[in-house]
Amino acid sequence: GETVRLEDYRPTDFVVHGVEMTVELFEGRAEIETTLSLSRRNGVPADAPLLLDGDELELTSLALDGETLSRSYYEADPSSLRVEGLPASGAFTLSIGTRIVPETNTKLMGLYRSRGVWCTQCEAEGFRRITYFLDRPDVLAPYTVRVEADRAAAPVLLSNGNPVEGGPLDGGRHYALWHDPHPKPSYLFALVAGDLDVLTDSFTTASGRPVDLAIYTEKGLASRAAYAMDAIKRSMRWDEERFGREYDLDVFNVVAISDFNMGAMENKGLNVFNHKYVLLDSDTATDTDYAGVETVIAHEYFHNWTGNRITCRDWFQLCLKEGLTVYRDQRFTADERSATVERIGSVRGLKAHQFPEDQGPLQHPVRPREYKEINNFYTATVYNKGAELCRMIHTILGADGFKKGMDLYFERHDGEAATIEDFVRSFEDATGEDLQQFSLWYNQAGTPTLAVEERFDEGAGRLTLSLVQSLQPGAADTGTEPFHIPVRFGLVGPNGADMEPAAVSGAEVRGDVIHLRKARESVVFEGLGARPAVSILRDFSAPVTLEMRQSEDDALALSRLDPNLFNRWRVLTDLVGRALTAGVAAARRGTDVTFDPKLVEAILASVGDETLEPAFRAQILQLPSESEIGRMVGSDVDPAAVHAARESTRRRIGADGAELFAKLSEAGRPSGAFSPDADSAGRRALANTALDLLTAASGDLTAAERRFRDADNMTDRLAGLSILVNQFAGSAEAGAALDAFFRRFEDDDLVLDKWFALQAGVPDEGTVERVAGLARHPRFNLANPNRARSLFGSFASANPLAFNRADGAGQRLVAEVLLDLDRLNPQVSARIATTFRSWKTLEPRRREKAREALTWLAGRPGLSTDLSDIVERTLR
Ligand code: HT7
Ligand code: ZN
Repeated sequence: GETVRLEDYRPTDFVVHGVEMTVELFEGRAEIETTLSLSRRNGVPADAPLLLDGDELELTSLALDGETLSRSYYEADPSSLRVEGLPASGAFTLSIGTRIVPETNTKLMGLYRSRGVWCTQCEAEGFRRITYFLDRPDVLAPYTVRVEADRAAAPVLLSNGNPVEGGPLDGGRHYALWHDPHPKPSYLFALVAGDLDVLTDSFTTASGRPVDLAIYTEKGLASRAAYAMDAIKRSMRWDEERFGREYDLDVFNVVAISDFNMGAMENKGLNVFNHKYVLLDSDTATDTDYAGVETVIAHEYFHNWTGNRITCRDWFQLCLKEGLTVYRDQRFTADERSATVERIGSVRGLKAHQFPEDQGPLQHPVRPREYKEINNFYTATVYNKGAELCRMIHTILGADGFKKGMDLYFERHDGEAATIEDFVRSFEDATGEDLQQFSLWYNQAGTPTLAVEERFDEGAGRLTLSLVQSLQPGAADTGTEPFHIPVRFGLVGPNGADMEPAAVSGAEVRGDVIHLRKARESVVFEGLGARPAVSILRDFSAPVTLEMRQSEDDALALSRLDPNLFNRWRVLTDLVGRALTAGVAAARRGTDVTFDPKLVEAILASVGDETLEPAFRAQILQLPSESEIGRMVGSDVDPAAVHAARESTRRRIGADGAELFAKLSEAGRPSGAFSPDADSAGRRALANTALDLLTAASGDLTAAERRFRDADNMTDRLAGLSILVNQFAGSAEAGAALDAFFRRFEDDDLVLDKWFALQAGVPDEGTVERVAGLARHPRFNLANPNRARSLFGSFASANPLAFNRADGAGQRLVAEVLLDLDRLNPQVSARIATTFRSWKTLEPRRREKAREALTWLAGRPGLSTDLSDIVERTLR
């Protein structure tokens, strides 16, 4: 494949003023007629041809201003259409006929069929699989779309924008006409047709515009969309209240689809979702699923302004819509649920997914400079680190400045395809702040280290903090200049209140934020009556690796007293992390894994503190995953030692906290009918985490079995099952529970995905063979992305012990499956392949096995550009 470079950007030669489409759907084929209103851009030579993108297309007709074009004027192949002799000036129309076969489209990009339903996915470059087009995000036009299909096969016919008219046609067919007045790029085009059920509702915007809301599902499932519908209405209200953004069409439609490459898609007025992020009820979905639906619904809805009304000039600017929209959905979750718990979850996710990406072979800046396959850049770096950059802008400017900047951005760029420079300039112009150094965050890849040292002069009451930032050159090789790092902090006094120094000098400090701009700077705080405990990087105010040799006493004091609850969690997590890495070293030496009793005591004190919310206490109890511990160890990682150290720590905490956990595991659970609200979910999380640790220490499975058997909701049922299956792998009880679960939910694909994923995650070397066996299970289906991810994605990402088994069988199994999957769906195979990204940190034997598996895969003929791009960069 060819490399696309940011520096090569230039506007198109032709401007598209409008798009009119007729899409005729038949069994086995679709016929599409697209009429483009075009004109040559000023200054473009009169003989310049029009070059349109295609992908696996068949051209059936071509006409200029209604007249069939002679063959001598154009050249067409499946991936391009070149037209010569077009008018030198003025407007003209080009009508293009194409034929495609949705039934054989297993890539699930463009127009395909899922369970008989016709649906589209056009981001990033799927529209060119429907018709020839200038398929790039800076080509904006209003669309009018007529959909025709058999009325029985597809009573529901949807596209973007507002419905205009519809009615019967001959031969049992019918049509619907849709018009989207908002100019949009082709990646936001959507069409859905099928025999669907619907849940409807309505919303009135702040200015009084009535909006019809509808969620379409496969037959019989509309009642499971109730929570998603509620989340839509809450998102609409929130965007009005927090960002002043109203909805702008008469209808807002959402469709839930079984076969879908990612989470969801924000097509204008017609969001298409992976059904996993729409369909819920207490019997089949966990609290985590409820939270996921709320987040994804909000995310896609928020794209209506950040992504759709203002879109990206080119795909290098992807974080302009994705980072900002993730930031907005995080703020929404913080407001709807708990700000502290939201922040802990986001930071955990960032460290689990973005940090390893930023520190490994797939490293790239938040705004990449080049790509071979854009599908491979929908990454944690673009999305989650991109969101962190928005959060830092907020931290630097304050809530008021941030709001002024956002308002100016919307005002200036509404209806445009914008760049990161446009975004940053809006904040600069609205506030007068210089964000040029800050902009390095978009262009320099890697996680900087922030080292902080403190010195206290007792006699003078003076505290000196020295801060040093450094950045190692990484795979992307994008420079190591110092960043502008906003470091939020507090000086916590002996009574737990933040102390106010009489004077501050050194690096710039505004309010509770230190603005670190140089490689090394100091801040001096004068007039402190006592030595404070330094609470640094509050709320994780910058995506850095913090190195602070804080005394254990100070850290433990902060875990009890810090007014910033996020940092209470953070100090404990850092201490646990340090203990676990020491434990891994001990396990490798074959010596006992020990754990500081004072640390266990502090953990138990926080977990037992009833003034704190249960979800927060559950977070404190949730140890870092084995992958995360591997990342902390950093090199020469032995996953077996990681597993041993983590298990031994769990048993230790479980034993020391047995009394508390026994109480929390039962009495802490919400009573009465199931409710998915955040507080009830937090109580269940705490109770089930307590049960997990208690069982790890006691080795007695009866309570877990009871939780599984007596559960009246999926959260508790799956918690009980997961304890049985993970801690008692291979036992008769675990086997019986898995069978009972399967029988009960056999007809429910979303629950079966959990059944596959759970077994793929069992930390046991024999899981390799069991996963290979499950791939032959009658309900396994490699062509369904959720199913492929639930078995192989979970195995490779959540089971480092088995995936990296010393004989290489785990990695080899995944490599072989990736090859099969690649022939069906390159986007999904490439995504799962990223689970190899940390192979270079493994101990030598396993590293060699990983290299063999990757090298074998790289050498197979006919790999997609998606997969070969990932495999080659991972090996490099
Ligand atoms: N903007 C969307 C990203 C996307 C996607 C979604 C579904 C299938 C393929 C896709 N390629 C890119 C999702 C989002 O960020 O909201
Ligand atoms: Zn998005």
